[in-house]
Amino acid sequence: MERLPLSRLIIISNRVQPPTGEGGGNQGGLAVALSAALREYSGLWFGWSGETVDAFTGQLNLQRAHGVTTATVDLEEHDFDEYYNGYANRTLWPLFHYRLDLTRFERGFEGGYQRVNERFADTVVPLIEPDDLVWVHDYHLIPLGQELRARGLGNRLGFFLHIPWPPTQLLRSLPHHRQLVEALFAYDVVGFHTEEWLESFLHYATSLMGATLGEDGRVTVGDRTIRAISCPIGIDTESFVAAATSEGALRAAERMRASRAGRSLLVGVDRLDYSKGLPERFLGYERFLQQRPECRAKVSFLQIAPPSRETVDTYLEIRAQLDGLSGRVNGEFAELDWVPIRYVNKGYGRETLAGIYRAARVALVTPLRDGMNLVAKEFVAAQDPADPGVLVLSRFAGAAHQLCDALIVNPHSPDELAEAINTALQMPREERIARWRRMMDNVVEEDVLWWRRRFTDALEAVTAA
Ligand code: ADQ
Repeated sequence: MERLPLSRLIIISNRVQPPTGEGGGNQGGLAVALSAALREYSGLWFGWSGETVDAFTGQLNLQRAHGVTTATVDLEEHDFDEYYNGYANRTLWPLFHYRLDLTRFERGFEGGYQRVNERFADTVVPLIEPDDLVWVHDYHLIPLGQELRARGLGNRLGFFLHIPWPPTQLLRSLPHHRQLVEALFAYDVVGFHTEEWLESFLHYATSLMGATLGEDGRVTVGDRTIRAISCPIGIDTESFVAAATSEGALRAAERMRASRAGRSLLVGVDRLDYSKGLPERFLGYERFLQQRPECRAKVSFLQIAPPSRETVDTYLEIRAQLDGLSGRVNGEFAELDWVPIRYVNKGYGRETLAGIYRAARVALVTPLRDGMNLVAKEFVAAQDPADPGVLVLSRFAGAAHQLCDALIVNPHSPDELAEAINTALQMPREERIARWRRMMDNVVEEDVLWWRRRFTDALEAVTAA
């Protein structure tokens, strides 16, 4: 029997993006997953409105849309520069994705990060009732739990990290790294996508903080004990399967069929981000075309990559790099009636995306590092069970721990990518079905509701302990 949750759930994340339906464009993975979780569990989603004002007021904007109540607050321009563009996206994001070369360490960023976390705490505290479960999301808000505790909040507090947790030696290059990790000990439950990220966190806690480990993921430092768990996020599988056979999806699939003129479609769908391994993917595809001249006019590669974080310089650089690379590959191999790479900088609605996935013979999901990667799971969910496509998946995506029946590749190696593309294109239908079936079982079993329950069950168990 369905168990009704007794407590309310307060979700706090940097951005609040309730579902917008078809045509909603490029919602991130986090937004898609949390909207689905909140539809089942009553409560509230709090975060930044995405707007800036001259002076911070803490004025709340409350709304109810598509079954989800949201409360948002505006920030100041320098908050945006230092907290969001600064510490979150120029310091923590690259560092946690193992890109020390792109990581910027600036004191102003750190100050802005702390200030915004305090502002979030001041604004959200009055909305929280004593029995509420509070679930904070992602690297933008690591210190928030500590700030909520400082304001007297005794609630059960959880934190989930959507990106990888870096190895200890990398994290040590962050000024005040210990302060950041200590802040996690204000929560009761801390979740990571995979055992790998969890182990890196435990390594830091035990080797640099003298933490002791107990049963069920208990980690004690001084007088604080938290539970650190692995909790891989899933997708809203049921609705994605439905989206894949919707009118909108069929229309999109039909358009793809017409445009590829009998060729096998390879597809990539990613936010335009250097962690997603797009230049490496283009090079792998180029290698495939070089090595297999007989395949040249038999494939068509569609890369969809809507721009993100366009006010951060490294994102403009990746965009320019990809424009150059796709131009080079197309210049080298294109024929009168064939363009090897179609590279589209646009977001699409879920049904259209699902239709594109379903029309594809191969998906290239090859990030250099990714907390999970929901596109891999969406691709699996969208397939026709009788004639499924093949997933080529980076071993450095969290999803590779669950989708072991994908063709697992090292995204840094153009030869390995070229080989995997060829294997995927040649794969007999029975093998495609067998691999897809096993992956689909996981995508169905460990969906977004499973993920939410696994986390909130751990959080609810805190008082019972
Ligand atoms: P992201 O880095 O945003 O998420 P991902 O997990 O792949 O990455 O999610 C992307 C989402 O955006 C997917 O739902 C996808 O359908 C959608 N999307 C991508 N391109 C799109 C397009 N052109 N049009 C429309 N929609 C598009 C972060 C972490 C991940 C982690 C998630 C969830 O970086 O590792 O899986 O959070 O925890």
